[in-house]
Amino acid sequence: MIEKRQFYINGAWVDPVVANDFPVIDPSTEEEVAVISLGDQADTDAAVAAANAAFPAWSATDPAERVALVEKILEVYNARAEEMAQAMTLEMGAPISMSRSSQVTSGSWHIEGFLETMKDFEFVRKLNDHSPNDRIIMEPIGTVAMITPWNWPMNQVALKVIPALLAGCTMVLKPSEIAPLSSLLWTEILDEAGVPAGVYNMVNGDGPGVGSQLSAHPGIDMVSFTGSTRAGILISKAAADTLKRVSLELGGKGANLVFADADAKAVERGVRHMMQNTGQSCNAPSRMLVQREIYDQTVEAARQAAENTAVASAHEEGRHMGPLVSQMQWDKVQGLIEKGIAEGARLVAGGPGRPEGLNRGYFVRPTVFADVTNDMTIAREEIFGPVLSIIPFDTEEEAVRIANDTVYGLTNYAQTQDPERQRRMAHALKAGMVEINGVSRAKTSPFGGIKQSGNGREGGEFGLEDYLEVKAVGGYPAE
Ligand code: TXE
Repeated sequence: MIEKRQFYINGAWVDPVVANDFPVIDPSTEEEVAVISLGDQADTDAAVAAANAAFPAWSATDPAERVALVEKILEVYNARAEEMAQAMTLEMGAPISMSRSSQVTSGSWHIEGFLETMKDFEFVRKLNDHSPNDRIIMEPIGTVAMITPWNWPMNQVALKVIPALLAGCTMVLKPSEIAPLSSLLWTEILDEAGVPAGVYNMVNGDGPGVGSQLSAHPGIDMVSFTGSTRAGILISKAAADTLKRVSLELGGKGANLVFADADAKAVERGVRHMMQNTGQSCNAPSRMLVQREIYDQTVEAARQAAENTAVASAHEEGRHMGPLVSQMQWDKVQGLIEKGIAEGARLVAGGPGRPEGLNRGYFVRPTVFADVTNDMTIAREEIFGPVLSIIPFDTEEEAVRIANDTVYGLTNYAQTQDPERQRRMAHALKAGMVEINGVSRAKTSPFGGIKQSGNGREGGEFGLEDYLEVKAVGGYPAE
């Protein structure tokens, strides 16, 4: 049993002011494997005070010094990659091979991306060539609260902590209470890399506790949040009285438009992407929109791909799907599968209950529904489980209309070999991101959504600018 009750405040591990134990459950076995403590207002206040006190000195450092620290963090992170993979497998149930190949590397990928961005990032810029005395100075916002979820723990933590450090901000991280072990290790990594006292602080806690205390705190200048739309709304409300900046990366209901001229691998790729991380990704392509001419064969190919998806313990090596993160998510996913059946969708693979032979652990069956209409609950709500909804369409216009008919706008996908249509889809699909034919975006490409999927952008230059204020200066001495 791992005991990790301490928080990291002002460069030291400290006990919580009041002990409040909280169990960490291994999703593969349902066993309690660790205990942490949830923080309270006094812990939040101490962390915010430390970050505020560290801000003047840290924000005045040369960017090269901050780059050197992040390079060191990357070195230590890579050296401790195996520990990190084990921590994530234990806390959120990503299969160990996938933890190593995707969960851990998503963190290092973003660190590398930000280091690349810093190479030609200008903190002091000319406004334009016609105004010799105008300058734009990009200045760190101040102290940032970061509230992160459990589904891609290091991806999300790196996307926030690294640009904030590089921008010259100080910060308090509150990771998901369900998956805190990777963030505790991340904190050890930052400590080992030599982050100055107070610049980075970490307090464990739940949403209604430390999460909302940080959101409302007058000492916090910005909240960066990734998680549910529900919590995003609560955070925005809690932040409103102090008018702090709120950056939100929320849920999604991605459409994957499969046209009759899609490549031969498109359907299998779409199903695999849907089932990755047991469907627990905000950019999951959960609605597969299929052109009528290829509808029957696509449903059959999707059924086969789902049935070929093995399910097993996260601790076993190999390419299989692990459990969902928690009992709560298991109940939610089961409820939505039942609802799909009740509302008349055609179940072609998987369904309610557990896969055969897996009686303990939050395992679910890779599930495919066909003949889904876009007004059904399974097409409207983010399921956050391995459940694919297939919806037929006749024309391109109809496909775009269905894809855009959602409160979300995170990532949409298009599968077509026609370059003209690829271009049309890139423009017509309403989302923060569009990916065509399975080609993923670059390291420094901005990640984020529109509508109820959020507002900020993470990664690369846009992600760095999220942590900077724009100061416009006139009368700056000309060079
Ligand atoms: O997330 P929450 P949950 C979606 C997905 C999933 C659903 C529920 O649909 O089924 O959310 O997951 C903190 N003030 N996503 O309940 O509650 C919380 O402590 C401040 C989408 O686990 O959003 C944790 O640190 N903070 C998603 C973080 O928010 C609050 C990733 C995420 O928890 C808070 C995860 C409050 N009032 C789930 N309430 C994505 N976009 O990738 C909670 N938190």
